[in-house]
Amino acid sequence: MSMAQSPEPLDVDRERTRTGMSKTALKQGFLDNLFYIQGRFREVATPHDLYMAAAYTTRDRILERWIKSAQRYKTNQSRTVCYLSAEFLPGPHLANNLVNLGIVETATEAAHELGLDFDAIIAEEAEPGLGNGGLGRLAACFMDSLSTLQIPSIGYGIRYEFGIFDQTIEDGWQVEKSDNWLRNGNPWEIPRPKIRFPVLYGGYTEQYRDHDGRSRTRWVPAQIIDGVAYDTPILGYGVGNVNLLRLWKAEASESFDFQAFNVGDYYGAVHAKIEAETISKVLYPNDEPEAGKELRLKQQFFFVSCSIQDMIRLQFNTVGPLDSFAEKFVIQLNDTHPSLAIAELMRLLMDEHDMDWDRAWDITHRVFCYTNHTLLPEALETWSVSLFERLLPRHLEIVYEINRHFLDEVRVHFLGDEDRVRRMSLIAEDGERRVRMANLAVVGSRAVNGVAALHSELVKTTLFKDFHDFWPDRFHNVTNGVTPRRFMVVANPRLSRLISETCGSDDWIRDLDRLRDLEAHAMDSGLHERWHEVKIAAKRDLAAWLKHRTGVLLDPEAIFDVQAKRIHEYKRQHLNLLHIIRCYQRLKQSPNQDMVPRAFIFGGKAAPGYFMAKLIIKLINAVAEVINNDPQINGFIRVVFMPDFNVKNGQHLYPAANLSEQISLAGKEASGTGNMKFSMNGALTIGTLDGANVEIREEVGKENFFLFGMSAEEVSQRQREGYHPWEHYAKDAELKSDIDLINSGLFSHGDTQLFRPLTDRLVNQDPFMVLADYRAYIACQDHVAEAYRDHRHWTRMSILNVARMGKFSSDRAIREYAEHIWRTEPHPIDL
Ligand code: HBZ
Repeated sequence: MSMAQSPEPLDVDRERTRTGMSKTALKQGFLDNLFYIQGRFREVATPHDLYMAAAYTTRDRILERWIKSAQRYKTNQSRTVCYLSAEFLPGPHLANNLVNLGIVETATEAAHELGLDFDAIIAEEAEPGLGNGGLGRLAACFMDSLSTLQIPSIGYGIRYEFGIFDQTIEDGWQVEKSDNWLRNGNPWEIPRPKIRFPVLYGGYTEQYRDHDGRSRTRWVPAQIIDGVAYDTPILGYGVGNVNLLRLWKAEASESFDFQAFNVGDYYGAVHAKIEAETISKVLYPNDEPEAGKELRLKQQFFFVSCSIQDMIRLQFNTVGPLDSFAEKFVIQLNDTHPSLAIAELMRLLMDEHDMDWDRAWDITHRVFCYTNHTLLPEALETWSVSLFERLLPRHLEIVYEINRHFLDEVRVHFLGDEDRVRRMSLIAEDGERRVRMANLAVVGSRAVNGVAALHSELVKTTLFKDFHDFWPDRFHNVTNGVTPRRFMVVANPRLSRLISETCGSDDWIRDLDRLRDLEAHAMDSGLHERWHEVKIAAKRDLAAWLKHRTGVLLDPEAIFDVQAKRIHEYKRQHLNLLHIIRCYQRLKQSPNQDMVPRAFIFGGKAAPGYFMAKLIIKLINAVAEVINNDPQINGFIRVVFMPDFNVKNGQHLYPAANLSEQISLAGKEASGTGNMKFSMNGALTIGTLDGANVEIREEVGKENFFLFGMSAEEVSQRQREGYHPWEHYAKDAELKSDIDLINSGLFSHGDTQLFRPLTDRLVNQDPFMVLADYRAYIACQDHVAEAYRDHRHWTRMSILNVARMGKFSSDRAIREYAEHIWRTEPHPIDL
């Protein structure tokens, strides 16, 4: 609501009392929940009790809207978006729900009057870490925007009992601790024990004749387990719409496994129960496919099968016959992880609901859409035919049949091009036969999209070139976005207030293009001063947080130079490290030089089995130890690794950054979304022309972006010509001396071998061309330092970055999906 149009305070008060949103109602609700749910009174309540009471008080206020939405959606004719994702990373719910309900201030005052520390209560919440990184977080941003844009939708996924591991740093190394996020209860979810579906595995198929004499297939499984729904409400910002995040928990199916009990095998029956529950036990902590892990394939089929059965149930409950399924639903596949849904829908329509192949396929290929998130060949999911067949014998038959129909079409279209047929097949036949999940997803979907303009082009011209030749209209781009509710309003209330005051309204929160209104004030020295104060305050907060957790003290006046994302060689944290070592050597050589102070801040998890990524973390900490303790450096540069980077901790980072490191090798990062989060909070970007960086630079203006490095085209040209990293090492004396310093043992207490695997890989292979971009990166960092000296100019650039971030709201992305891909309409629920 714009501030100018706010109703009279008295009206607001009356309205808030009626809806339970008044301060008095919140206080009463809080005390009631503390008493009746936690069984505590104020004097003996633990911080966790207080958090639970606050969460239930907030949830109570969402429930009415939730019921209303569910009732309205039940009767509506508009299409429902089903977002299938193996991962969701929503972040803590409490603060976000208060923002979306519009009661942050009232709740803060209510807490204050009860003598409570509200920030401490909010900090109590455990993070639901049900994802690895960008892909899972994107799903959460999209859920927020779907609700805010009032589009009926359900997010379907897995209720992992253990999410992504908690990261601690011991002796500089990453140590993984299990993430028992449900230990103290989860006030946001509502179990739905009656919404339960059987999921079948293994066994064999057989032919039989139905009563009409038609030949049919029956799947006789070896194992059946149940999926039970757990629902979390996802409230839109400032609207009545509440959508559903429906996560499935695996349970033993009494009817099946407990047959063993009847013949006296009690131990066997209990064992079967434990095995069933393993399926939703833990998230695979790898941001690449798990090669050959049977449990992972079981997880994928588990949530996909429950979700499709749930949609069919909803179809029968609302519109009726399955013929209109593709009118009622659209299913978005978040990467290939849920692409078994294509075969599962075919199976259910044919084997359970009597449809013939053509009718079933017509529905199936009109209902699915697929988003690709990577071009890296090692990240493309395939499953060996033998494992697939053992676990899902009926689905393998269906995949073969889809393939047969599809390849017939390809052969007719490209006469005699058997090479192309081989490349496009759903089955890879070179070596061990494998099912190509990406090909299945493309063939089974009516729309395929990449996640940034450059990435979508590369999808068409490289990864799926053959498919694009065949079906050019199937391919789209939807550049990613992030929700300004979480990443501005929740994470950075100071900046949000300043923006609203400057623009005269908080309309920008639902319409991020309105940030453009800031441009008119970009030269205003009053705003400059306040902008600077807001940034410094966030830097002080972060410095205190890091001091408390790591012992490293940062100077709030220094450039806060931040790289926070999964640790991966293609993201090139080691390029950042080489620059740090360069700064260090320069300072050692001329201690009196006038260098701009910098705080280098890293955050991110490494996949537990990814040795090189773990070695990079160790090197960051090793370099930090030497630099931070070198009296000659005297705090001029500091290096710190933030442990356990996740949504919650990230919220401390984005507001405090001056410089955002987006330095992946061009052509490798599909989009990136951290780049958007930093920029929205007034950090300037140092980056390559990769992923969404390209579009960020277009929007903010090239004069407000620090660009360096090879373009994607230059990268592939260099690779075609033959890339020899050792030539850079031999020719560039500074580069050589930086790498040699790592090998000298300075950062490893004299051990000259510890970091050898990393430095050898750089000098001899360097698959992500760190050495080729080194010189350009150092030069660009020197520009950054010079630019930072001119505070006025820097602040102006920072304001313009924020002002021009409208495009990167996930609201824009969801509008594009709704209009061009899903063809769905908003369905407002009045407040
Ligand atoms: O998806 C990321 C991309 O790397 C990033 O560029 C993009 O911005 C983001 C959203 O589109 N991809 C991932 O985060 N991928 C995974 O986390 C992943 C997890 C399990 C897998 C494979 C990939 O089996």
